[in-house]
Amino acid sequence: MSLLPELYEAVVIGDDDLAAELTGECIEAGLAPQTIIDDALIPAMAEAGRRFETDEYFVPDLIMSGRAIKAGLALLSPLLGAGSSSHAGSVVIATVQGDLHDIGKNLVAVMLEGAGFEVVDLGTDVAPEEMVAAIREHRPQLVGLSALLTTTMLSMPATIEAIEAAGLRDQVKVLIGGPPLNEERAREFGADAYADNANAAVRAAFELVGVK
Ligand code: B12
Repeated sequence: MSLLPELYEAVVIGDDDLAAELTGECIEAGLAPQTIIDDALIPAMAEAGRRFETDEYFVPDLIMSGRAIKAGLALLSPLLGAGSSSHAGSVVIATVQGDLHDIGKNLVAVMLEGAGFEVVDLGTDVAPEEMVAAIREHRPQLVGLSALLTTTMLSMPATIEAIEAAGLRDQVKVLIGGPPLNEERAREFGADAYADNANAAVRAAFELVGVK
């Protein structure tokens, strides 16, 4: 088997040690980090999700696949960042309150860093007031919000309202993402933009901060 299908399989079965080892081998073999992410890690997580939806997998299986994808990403993140000396702007990113999913958000954070943004990652289950405090502390141009659940996506308008109430809304642009979101919901929630994947997130971020 060639390396990418082996890595795909390691993530699907949730073997984090093997995923790290194979990611290392992919890097040594000269595969581009983006290819490793797009052709092995993301499709593997999608397959784990498909198995969850068809009751072949349960929450512990998803947690293991999640750990395996993170083990691979940990090795790839520094390489994605390499070579970007420019400072495109700063971003505070978070998964919103009530939501513990962070794989997609981490991927977006890694790609933004790779594109030259300074990224402050607040993690998961971030309350609106934590985001407000982080904006006061870090003074970013951009806020990124992630939600994976139809219930927790409602923490997005709550967060944007809290930013507004704190008098900070005109100082930041808000970019949102996650499977339950779309352009229409972004408008409805008062965000400035929506992006459906990490590459689109980088393009949207550049546009929002006015970098061509
Ligand atoms: C992995 C996973 C988990 C893991 C999370 C591990 C982790 N550390 O993240 C665990 C096991 C913990 C988990 C728990 C739960 N999960 Co879950 N999970 C998933 C799963 C399989 C994959 C999500 C994922 O990581 N995808 C891969 C990443 C790369 O994709 P992504 O997140 O979409 O991110 C991309 C884009 O959306 C976008 N993006 C994401 N964030 C952002 C942010 C910005 C700013 C931008 C611009 C873009 C952007 O760019 C990313 C990269 O391309 C999905 C199903 C699926 N196929 O999506 C279910 C899913 C999201 N989970 C679901 C459910 C129901 C749950 C639980 C309630 C299960 C339970 N009964 O306990 C809990 C909730 C816990 C909580 N409070 O959050 C449902 C949600 C249903 C819904 N519509 O509300 C899903 C859809 C599965 C299903 N079909 O039932 N889950």
